[in-house]
Amino acid sequence: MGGPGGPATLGVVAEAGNAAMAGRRGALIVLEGVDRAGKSTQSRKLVDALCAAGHCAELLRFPERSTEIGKLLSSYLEKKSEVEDHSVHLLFSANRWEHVPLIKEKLSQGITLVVDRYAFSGVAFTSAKENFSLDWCKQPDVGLPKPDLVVFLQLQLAEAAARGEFGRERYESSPFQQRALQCFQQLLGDSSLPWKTVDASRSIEDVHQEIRVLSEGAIRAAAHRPLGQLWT
Ligand code: 2DT
Ligand code: MG
Repeated sequence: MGGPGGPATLGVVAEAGNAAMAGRRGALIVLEGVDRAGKSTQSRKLVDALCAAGHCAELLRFPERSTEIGKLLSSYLEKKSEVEDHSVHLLFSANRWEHVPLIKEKLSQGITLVVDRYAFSGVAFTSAKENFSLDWCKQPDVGLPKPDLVVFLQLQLAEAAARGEFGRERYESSPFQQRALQCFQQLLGDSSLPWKTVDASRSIEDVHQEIRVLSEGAIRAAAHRPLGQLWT
């Protein structure tokens, strides 16, 4: 693809510049799904394919563990620290909010953002805990940039289990994943969101092709439409 500042890079920068000048914003594309459904693999492949097709696309992930808030979250997930359940929920949300200026700037520059987990993971994983309502969990993320496409990588938990052992992080257990999946199903019922459910049990390449086509459509549709606000 050429090194930094090489011909390919310059081409992509020029494409983003063209898009921005033509008033075309980038699309906000989110991938969600249970553990080992293929979110990270598919997010990376999607960014590569979009860039190869002449779009300007970049990858984001949540939690983004590199910031001060992200380091607290990482330590919590690695079970190196304990954080009260409500507090940690708000920290996951704060980790998204601290990236909103960057997200808005990139989109306005015509850059499409592919995001590996977003507020939906936030709601699903906290509301999988006892005594957390879906409604309470959604509140801190109300008003975040609304995705133009949310791909849900659908995979039975038994199939996910067959893809390998769980890691050692917090939440990586079958009963918890089962409850998180039920919460995801409730969120999937919200027709005000651009959900597309994709069968993630197929080959990496088949799943990728479907996501790529959905994303091309989302990029075209988002170009001249203002960015929305989540859950407002
Ligand atoms: P990975 O880094 O492997 O994706 O795991 N989570 C994530 C939450 O509890 N709340 C959130 O808002 C988000 C984005 C899901 C990250 C783990 O953190 C959980 C799995
Ligand atoms: Mg994980």
